[in-house]
Amino acid sequence: MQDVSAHQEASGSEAKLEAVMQQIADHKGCGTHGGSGKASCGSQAGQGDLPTEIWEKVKNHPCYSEEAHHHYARMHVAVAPACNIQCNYCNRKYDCANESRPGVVSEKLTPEQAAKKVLAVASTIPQMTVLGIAGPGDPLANPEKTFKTFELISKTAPDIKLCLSTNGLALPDHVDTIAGFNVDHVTITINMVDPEIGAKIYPWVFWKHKRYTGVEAAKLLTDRQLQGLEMLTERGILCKVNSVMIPGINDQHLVDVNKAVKSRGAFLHNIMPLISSPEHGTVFGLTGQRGPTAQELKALQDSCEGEMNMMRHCRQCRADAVGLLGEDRSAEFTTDKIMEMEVDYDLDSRKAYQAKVEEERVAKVAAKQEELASMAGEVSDIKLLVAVATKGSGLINEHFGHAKEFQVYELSTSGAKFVGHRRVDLYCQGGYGEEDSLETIIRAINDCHAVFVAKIGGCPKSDLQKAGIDPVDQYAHEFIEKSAITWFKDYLSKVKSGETEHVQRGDAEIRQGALTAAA
Ligand code: CLF
Ligand code: SF4
Repeated sequence: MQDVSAHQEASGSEAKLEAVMQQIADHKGCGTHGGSGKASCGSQAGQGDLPTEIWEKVKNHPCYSEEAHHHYARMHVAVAPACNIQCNYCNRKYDCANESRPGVVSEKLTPEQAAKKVLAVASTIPQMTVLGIAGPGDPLANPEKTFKTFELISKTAPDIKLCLSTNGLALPDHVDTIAGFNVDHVTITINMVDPEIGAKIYPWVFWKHKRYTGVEAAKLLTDRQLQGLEMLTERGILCKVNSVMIPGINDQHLVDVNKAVKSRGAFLHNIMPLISSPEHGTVFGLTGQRGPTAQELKALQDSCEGEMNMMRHCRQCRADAVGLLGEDRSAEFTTDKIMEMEVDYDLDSRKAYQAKVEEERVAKVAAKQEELASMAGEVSDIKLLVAVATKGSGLINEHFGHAKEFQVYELSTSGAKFVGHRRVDLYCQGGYGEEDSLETIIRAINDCHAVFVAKIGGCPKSDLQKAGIDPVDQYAHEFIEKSAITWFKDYLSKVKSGETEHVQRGDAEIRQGALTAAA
């Protein structure tokens, strides 16, 4: 009964939904410059063609804007332990794998501890703009704890955006409460819209005191997910859809999922790789179900990009993640530490800091545009990938040996486009280079022609060169995109003169292990 009335309500406000969807459809990607399709959202600092109300919501959300993720941080509080479904890529010993890497365990908090933690982090990290609840189970299978946390935080830290990630089963029951707390961003994990495929991913769901299995369970889940998505978008709440790419099960089907969620007003689609190491003890891990390679993942993301904004900078965070997406500062904010911390939540100094960040963003975009203009008239079909070591702010500012991940940009005569990232084992361990790590790093960026770093030692430099990857340290502490375009212009001229022969690179590996604070 409840479902039927919710559907009726949805159709009654069809005009409003259509208006929101039209705005999203009209928006040709936040950062495209006359390019085709839709780029990773928000890849320029300016508002571009985004309607003002959407721009205000995404401009400092590190997940909803690729460009913002270089500058702004998020934090999660692990207040939601229970879950109402079972995914074959999940082991309940760990955090919810819909927004976390399997194998990561977070420290669970009460709503009161969570509120204290948010103030402690906000007073230490002024660029922390978003508080998300993403587990360790499903936030909406724990509605009291989730909403109590939102209530406390909206009173004590009103400038922080509230964000939520759910499997969607309970979503239609909570949409009004979500809207009531001014939650502007909701993520739903949707891995299928075909229950036959869903039955291969979900062994059961638990709804209204009853356990459902097989196709019946998957049908219930997909209906509730899509209903929840429609209800959110008709209320103007920005929705991101996460999908786990499982080769041989839903990889091709995710194109249909992309169309289904776009037609219901989703703003952003985040296709993530399945991580299925046997040691995580998940069904897929134990049955040998593999995850996608880097090229398979990129090809699927590229094929969906013409339809809607694609997120490519997701880090599959832990349920207690803190910091920029590419860093993990959760170890600085354990319960013991935050209880002892002096909290000085100063809204004015947070605003002043963020105003500086905005100046930095504008300078970065101006530098990129200027460099891009100097490439006008250049004609070439060459497209290639480069890896970048960065600590944030859009700069090449990380030492090769200290990089825990590399960001990957695709270079062409259209410019430099962020297309992903690769987690790696740290090369420099206790002051020494680790040969085993170097091999895994080379495998992780094997599809790249060059790696941009702030500094690199002689040994890894020569091994990278032998592997056909050019180590580039001449742009240390300069802007990433501007430097990459400069390097690419030089590369094209060397290819034209015959000094360099352009060759295609091979595939690369996506690391399967979990990233922990110490890794
Ligand atoms: Fe957290 Fe998720 Fe909100 Fe972001 S994460 S609840 S939307 S604030 Fe972001 Fe992390 Fe990827 Fe999630 S990088 S796992 S997409
Ligand atoms: Fe695990 Fe998250 Fe799936 Fe629940 S929704 S089974 S916690 S991955």
